[in-house]
Amino acid sequence: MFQDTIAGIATAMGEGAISIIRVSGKDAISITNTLLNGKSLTNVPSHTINYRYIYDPETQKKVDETLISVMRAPKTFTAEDVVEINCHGGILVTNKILELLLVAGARIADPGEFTKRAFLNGRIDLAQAESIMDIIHAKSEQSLSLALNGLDGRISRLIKEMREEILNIIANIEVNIDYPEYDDVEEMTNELLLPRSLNIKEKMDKLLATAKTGQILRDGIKTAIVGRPNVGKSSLLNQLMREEKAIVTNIAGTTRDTVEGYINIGGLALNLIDTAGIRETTDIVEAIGVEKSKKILNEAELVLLVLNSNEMLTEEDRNLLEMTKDKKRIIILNKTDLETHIQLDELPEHIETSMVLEAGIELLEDKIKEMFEIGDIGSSDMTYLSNARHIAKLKQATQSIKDAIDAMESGMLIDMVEIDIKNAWHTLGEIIGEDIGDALLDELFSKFCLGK
Ligand SMILES: Nc1nc2c(ncn2[C@@H]2O[C@H](COP(=O)(O)OP(=O)(O)OP(=O)(O)O)[C@@H](O)[C@H]2O)c(=O)[nH]1
Ligand SMILES: [Mg+2]
Repeated sequence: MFQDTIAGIATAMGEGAISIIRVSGKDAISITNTLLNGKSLTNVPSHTINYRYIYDPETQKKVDETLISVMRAPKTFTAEDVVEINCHGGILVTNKILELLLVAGARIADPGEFTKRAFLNGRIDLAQAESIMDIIHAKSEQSLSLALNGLDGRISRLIKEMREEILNIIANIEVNIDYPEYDDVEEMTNELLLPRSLNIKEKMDKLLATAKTGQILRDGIKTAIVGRPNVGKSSLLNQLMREEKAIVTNIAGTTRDTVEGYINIGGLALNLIDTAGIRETTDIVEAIGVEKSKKILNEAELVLLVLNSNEMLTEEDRNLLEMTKDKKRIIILNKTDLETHIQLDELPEHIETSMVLEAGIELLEDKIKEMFEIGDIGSSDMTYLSNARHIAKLKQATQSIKDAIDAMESGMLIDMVEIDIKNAWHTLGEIIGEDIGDALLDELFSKFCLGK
C-alpha cells in the first residue's frame, strides 16, 4: 500500500479536444475535492463520471469546465482510488490543473508509475504490464494482437505452468532421501526426474521457437534497401511508402545517411531502411554513409538488392550479390523502362521494376508476403513470445534445464542437478515479475509514457 498519491497527464501533450489528468492513491478524491469549490466528490458512487468546474483554491477563479471519473479501489487500473479529470485539451489548462493537484498534495508521477502500481498492487504481473507498453507501441494489426495476448495473461499462464512443473521436480528431489518407491537416487533420477525435465525442456523449446516470428510480428521485418549509387533505392523506398520520404536526384551519392520508414504489407510490418549507395569513395561524409550501409546490410532480416538493368553489372554489383547470397534477399532489377544492358544470364531469380512506370511494386509486395508466410495470428490460439526481455530470460532458463539434464545424464550428484533446476525456476519467475529487483523494475517502467 502506497502512502503518497500520484498525478500525471495521461494524454499526449498538444492541443486536442480533451486532455485527461489521472490521479491515483488513497487521497485521490480528497485532493481533487480541494479544487471543486465545495462540490465534493466524496459521496458520488464509484465508477461514475461527474460534471464539475475546477477552481484555483487560492484565487477562487474558475480554471475549466470538466468531467471527472471517480473510480474507487480495488477495481481500478492501479487497484487504488483513481480520479480522472477530463478537461479541455489545451496545453496551458491541462498543466494548470496538474499544477493545482500538486499544490494540493499529489506528487508528480514518474513515467510508467501508474502501471507500476498496478503491478506492485498485484493487479497484473510484469509480463502483462509490459504488454501494455507493447499495445501503445504496436505498429501493425498483428503486433497489436500479440500485445493483447500478453495482456490477457497468455504468456504469464504458460510461464506459471512451467514453473509449477519445475517446482514439482524440485519437490521430488527434496524428498528423495526417504522416497519409498525407489531403491536409490539413480533410479529416481532415471525414472522420474529425467523424463520430467525432458518434458519441460521440450515445452520451453517450443515456446522459444515462436520467438523469431513473434519478434518479426512485433517490431517489423528489418528490411535494408541496398545497391550501388543511383540505381533507384530511394525511389523504391518512396514507392513502397507511397510518400516522398527520401530525396531522389540523378546525382550518384544522393542518400548519405539512412532513411527509415514503416510500411504494412497485408498486416506484416516492415521497417524499411534506405541506405547510401555502396561504392569506393573519397568523400568523407559519403564514406561514413557507405560503412553504415554495410552494417545495416549485415543486421537486416531481409535485403532488397537493387540493380540497374540499363547498365552492365559492375564489380560493386557482383560484390553485393556475393555479400547477400546467404541472406533472405530479393534482387530487384530496376529501370526496366530503359534499354536492357545488364547480363540477364548471370542473374539469379529477380523481380523487374520501373519506378518511372510504377511497375513491379505489387509483385515485390507479394514476394515479401510469400517469404514471410505468417498466418492470421489474431485468430490462432498459438502463443508467440515477442518481448526481447522475455525471450532472453526463457533462453537462460532453458539453458539451466539443459545443464540439469546433462548433469543427470552424466551421473552428477543430485544436489548439483537441483541448483540448475532452481535457477531455471527463478529465471522464469523474472519474466512475470517474481524475484525481480527494484533497480530492474525502475528501469522497465521508466520506458513507459508519462501518465501511463
Ligand atoms: N528511367 C528510370 N529512372 C529511374 C528509375 N528509378 C529511379 N530512377 C532515377 O534514377 C535516379 C536515381 O534514383 P535514386 O532513387 O535517387 O537512386 P539511389 O539508388 O537512391 O541513389 P543514391 O542515393 O545516390 O545511392 C533518379 O534520377 C531517379 O529518377 C526507373 O525505374 N527508371
Ligand atoms: Mg538514395
